[in-house]
Amino acid sequence: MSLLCASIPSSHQFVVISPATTSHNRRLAGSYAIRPRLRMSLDNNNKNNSNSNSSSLLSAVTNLLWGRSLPPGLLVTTVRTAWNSTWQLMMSQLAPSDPTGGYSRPASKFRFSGPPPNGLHLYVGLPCPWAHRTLIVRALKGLEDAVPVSVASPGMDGSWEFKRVGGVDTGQVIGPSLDKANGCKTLKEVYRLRRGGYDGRSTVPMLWSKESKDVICNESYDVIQLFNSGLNGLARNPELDLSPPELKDKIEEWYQVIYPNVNNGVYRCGFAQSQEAYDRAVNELFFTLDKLEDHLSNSRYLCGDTLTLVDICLFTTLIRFDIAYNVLFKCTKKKLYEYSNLHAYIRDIYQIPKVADTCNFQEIMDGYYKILFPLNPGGIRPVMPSTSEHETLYRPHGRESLSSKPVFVK
Ligand SMILES: N[C@@H](CCC(=O)N[C@@H](CS)C(=O)NCC(=O)O)C(=O)O
Repeated sequence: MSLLCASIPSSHQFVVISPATTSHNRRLAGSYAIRPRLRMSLDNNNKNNSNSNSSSLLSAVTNLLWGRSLPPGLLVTTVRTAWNSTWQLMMSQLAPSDPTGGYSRPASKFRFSGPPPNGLHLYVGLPCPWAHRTLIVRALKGLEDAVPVSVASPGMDGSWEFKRVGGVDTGQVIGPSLDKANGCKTLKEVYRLRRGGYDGRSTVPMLWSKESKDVICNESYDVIQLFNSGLNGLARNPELDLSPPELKDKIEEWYQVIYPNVNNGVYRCGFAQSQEAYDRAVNELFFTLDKLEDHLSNSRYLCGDTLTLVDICLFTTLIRFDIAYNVLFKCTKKKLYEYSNLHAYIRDIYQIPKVADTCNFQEIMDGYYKILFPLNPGGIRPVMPSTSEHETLYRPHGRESLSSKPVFVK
């Protein structure tokens, strides 16, 4: 059994087979015997003890095999070999890739079409940029009462769970909540409740119909389009159109640029499984950011002086850039803060009423650094960059002069 094994059932006892000798220099030469005194219970449910358990286990094994310390060369070579194969295995299962090691995102299973059903309920997770899009459009359109939300938190295995009471939705930064529609403990359970069941990827955002007890959609781009124009009878801001007919082609054109290179581009950097795939992704990402920086020097939003859905899609990736992607996904060529127009652009959108309340930076940082185990095995969360703090994002952006159309939000 590998010491790197991530989840060992709590009922299992770990039996250490140790060399009969503990002498420093008689490393692997000794015969092995089971030492009952060294039975250790690895209770992964006991979070307080799991770190100390595994490090004391490691120390005990090291001590028995090599004396007080493992020779550094051997330590590095052994762990590197074990870790590389474990990492490849984890990544191949968690982040599907093409033959060159490039991340290939699975297509969303439930796409929306047809008239919207009644009794809609939205499931989101706050670290997720795709879910964040839906929260912003819902807030701007004033759909909070018409489409209630349940906010899942990432569990230690990376799947979504409902474990916290709370989840304030208006007037304060939104937080994790319990499942308010179905009372489930996990999002997987909710997906399974649908007519016909479901055992595939349980992703957020997910739009559920309480009336038909079914998953209506789990593709963010469809959900934001529905929220923008499909529920105007229920919206407090029906007149706000984030996809006006005259801009639809431009919105689509920009989306074809930002989706592969920026929205999914940061994931293509972070989940690349070869140097070649990473190089390609990171070059395309920064080439596109340079292009956006230039474009936004004389255009308030992507499609001119009107905020549109494609700005929301760009915003939810850029707001996570310096706090997560720059560090964890190795998007290191520049920080977003170094792009003066892009940084002013995100400040501009952040300052639109109700947008800041959808940005929970603590949840975002925990979600990325603590949960994406294969990218950050130690789970240490870096400090929040001051350039991404609320106070900085509230500094004047100076972009009013580029447009005459304020965004009205009731
Ligand atoms: N194309 C989807 C992507 C959604 C997605 O990948 N969500 C991630 C969180 S950022 C998720 O829920 N992953 C859980 C899983 O894959 O099991 C969309 O835009 O809605």
